[in-house]
Amino acid sequence: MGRKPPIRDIDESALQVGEAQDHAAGVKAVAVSMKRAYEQMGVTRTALTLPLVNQRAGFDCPGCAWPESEGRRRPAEFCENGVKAVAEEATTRKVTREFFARHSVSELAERTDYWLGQQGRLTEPMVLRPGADHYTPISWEEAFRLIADELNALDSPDQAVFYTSGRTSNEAAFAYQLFVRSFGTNNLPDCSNMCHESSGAALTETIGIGKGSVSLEDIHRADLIVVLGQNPGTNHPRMLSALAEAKQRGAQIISVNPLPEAGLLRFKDPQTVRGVAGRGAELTDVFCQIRLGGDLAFFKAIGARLLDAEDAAPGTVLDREFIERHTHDFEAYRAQARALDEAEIAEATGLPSELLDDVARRFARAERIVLCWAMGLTQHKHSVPTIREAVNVMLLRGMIGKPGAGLCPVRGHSNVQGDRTMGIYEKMPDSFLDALDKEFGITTPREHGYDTVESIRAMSRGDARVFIGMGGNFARATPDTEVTEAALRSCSLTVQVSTKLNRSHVATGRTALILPTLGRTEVDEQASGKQFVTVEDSMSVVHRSRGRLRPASKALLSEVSIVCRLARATLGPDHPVPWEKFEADYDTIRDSIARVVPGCEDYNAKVRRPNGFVLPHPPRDAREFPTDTGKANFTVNPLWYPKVPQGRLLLQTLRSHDQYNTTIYGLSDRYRGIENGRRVVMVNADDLAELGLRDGQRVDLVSEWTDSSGTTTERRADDFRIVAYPTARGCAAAYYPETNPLVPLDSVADVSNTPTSKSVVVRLEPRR
Ligand SMILES: Nc1nc2c(c(=O)[nH]1)N[C@H]1C(S)=C(S)[C@@H](COP(=O)(O)OP(=O)(O)OC[C@H]3O[C@@H](n4cnc5c(=O)[nH]c(N)nc54)[C@H](O)[C@@H]3O)O[C@H]1N2
Ligand SMILES: Nc1nc2c(c(=O)[nH]1)N[C@H]1C(S)=C(S)[C@@H](COP(=O)(O)OP(=O)(O)OC[C@H]3O[C@@H](n4cnc5c(=O)[nH]c(N)nc54)[C@H](O)[C@@H]3O)O[C@H]1N2
Ligand SMILES: [Mo]
Repeated sequence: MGRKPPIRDIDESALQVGEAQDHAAGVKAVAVSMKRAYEQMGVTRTALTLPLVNQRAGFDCPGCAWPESEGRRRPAEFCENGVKAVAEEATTRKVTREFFARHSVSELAERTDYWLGQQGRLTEPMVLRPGADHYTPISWEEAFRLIADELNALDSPDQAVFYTSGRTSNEAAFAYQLFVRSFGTNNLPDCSNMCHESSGAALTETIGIGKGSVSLEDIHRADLIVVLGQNPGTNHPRMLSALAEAKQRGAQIISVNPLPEAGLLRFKDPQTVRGVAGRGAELTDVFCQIRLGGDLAFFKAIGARLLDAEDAAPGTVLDREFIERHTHDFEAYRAQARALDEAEIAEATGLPSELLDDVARRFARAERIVLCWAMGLTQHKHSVPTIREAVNVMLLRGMIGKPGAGLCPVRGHSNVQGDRTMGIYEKMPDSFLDALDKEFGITTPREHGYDTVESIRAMSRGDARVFIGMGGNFARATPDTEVTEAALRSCSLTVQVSTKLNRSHVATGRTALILPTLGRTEVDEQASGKQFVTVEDSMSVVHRSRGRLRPASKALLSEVSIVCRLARATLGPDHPVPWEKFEADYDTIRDSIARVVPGCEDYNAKVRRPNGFVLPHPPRDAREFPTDTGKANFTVNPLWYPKVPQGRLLLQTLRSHDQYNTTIYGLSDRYRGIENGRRVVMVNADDLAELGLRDGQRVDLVSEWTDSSGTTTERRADDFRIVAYPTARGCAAAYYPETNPLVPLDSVADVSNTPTSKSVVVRLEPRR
């Protein structure tokens, strides 16, 4: 097997468009994943690695945050895209100092994210000195000294920002936020700001906690599961097994999506005989092909119909007892809920009212409803009110805090939820900060820090001058690529703690550092011996993860080591936090977590249980709602949906089947029939006809954005091939991150400040 990285970059002229599929997984998925594993890791390492994914003795899959089953685990508790995620990290390809001597930064800046990522694992610390065009090696010690000097020379700690992606372990995250707050700032933006922030904001306000209220068992026991704005066949493939199980027990599934996503329609479980040989299971009972941003109207329509049905047959639809005992402001909700203009609902959703009637009847009849959602609900201007309306509908029927029912925001990165629990948040409550101060005898700042969008603005203004990224790819994951890269370039220092090469290593400050780190799959050995770390999944289950592979290079440090050494270099040897002990033995970090983080008492013992432990969740556990009213809050949200001017389309930016966020695994979006290229824009054939465009034509995408002062600006992403695709009318879809230059920095969700990656007004300009 050749394990050489591809020498050639993407050649978009090789793009092929074939038939989209109507089902996900099946044997093809197994074949594809094995091929990728062999290419990246070779046969022996593949045989060693894959059996350890998501097993109790092994490591947490870095793919997604979907939980593992509690009881019997299948021998292969992974999926095609989990294998790709593991192969990408456990690859035997390497980026060495010779690589950086060969390739200048300006040359690397011409490469795609795909080519950069495919070069392999980073192996030693590298520095880009002011004015230089090549990274050169630097010792760890000198690297920490350089960062510490730069940080300590700032006029204020608030001139530095400390980003976190969602793979960072609980131990590293806890130590990192402790370092940042000891240094003196709450500037802790994270990938969650671009991801489920809208869910967290809406849920905290309405039910008192920003996390989902279901367990895996609840999904299995639900009798109605509604999946909105999510493509689990690609992004959470193990969720399909849970849906299939619920289905077998008689559950119905409603999918709400502008795209007919393969996995949601039909699923062939490669781990069952039927999945290999048979036609697989029909998953979706009702498909609502909604317009982008139509979900607020959707929930309003369902809510109004439930109230009508209750009036027609009192005592049969609403959960009166729940509403009276556990909720606040029902009357205010009811008073406005039925003043709906059905024509407007039809315009917003694109759905016929008979279909909404049918869906409402299913909502009215079901005894145990679970709502699942992801980025299709969170990345719009009106995402927070949309999720509040989803909560309203669930409250009407008393669907929180009972078995088989609840709210399920499906998280992205494998430990993004845990990082928040550990304090990676620019607005952590004072109670948490007080506990930190008490534990360590320090004084942490109380003023809120910058989130992701605010960090970019602060760098642009010159108010932030040092950027440190704990994982992730800030330059590519954020909106408005040109603006963001200019912001990073205006810094005096940018530092990336990374496993693989990415765009953020070439969009740099005056000085730049690459600090290579261990991945999940690798052995982490410290002074007290081999360490494990802990993570939290989408359903608040906390458990251990232990890597078994030999690290990609001897020079790698763990994220915990990097944080602890940087803290000592910056804060001096007399700082009250025992950084050296923390690094030597992660149990000591966990002892502090136990005393600081609510719900983590006795942490070291609880994480050593075979299945770990579940964090408390008052609404789920006891129908207690820690909101400002002490009850679950109904809310009143004006009907809003994106209005698109004549001749324009509403563009969503989404993931192909062959990428992990900004990491491009390969060029096969198999379920959508798109192969060997990525610069495509999917448009409904009727819209194409109306716009005078055709399938196969090449166009530039131009986004049009009118800000609050009424000024319109344009942004461009050039040369995309049109693909006629059965998406909802008026909507278009193209891949992220190629389309990030089109998303304006100031176009954000109300309340959560999340970039509106799923609603960008664009026009398609034919290329000459
Ligand atoms: N293999 C793989 N797994 C991943 C990731 C990955 O990149 N690759 N990323 C991880 C991360 S960080 C995350 S956050 C998750 C992302 O998981 P998803 O949210 O599934 O990811 P997207 O590709 O953004 O898909 C958005 C889906 O929502 C639909 N949608 C878009 N707008 C709307 C809308 O207005 N209304 C409705 N009802 N639907 C809409 C789209 O058609 C699409 O099906 O996956 C995680 N898992
Ligand atoms: N237009 C548009 N933009 C989006 C989205 C969208 O749907 N559309 N989605 C948003 C969402 S949901 C998210 S979560 C963000 C993702 O934003 P990020 O989390 O910032 O991006 P990733 O692409 O996941 O980061 C990949 C990099 O992480 C590093 N890495 C991988 N594993 C490890 C590890 O174990 N440790 C360390 N230190 N580094 C590691 C590698 O160097 C790799 O290059 O993007 C957001 N941006
Ligand atoms: Mo995400």
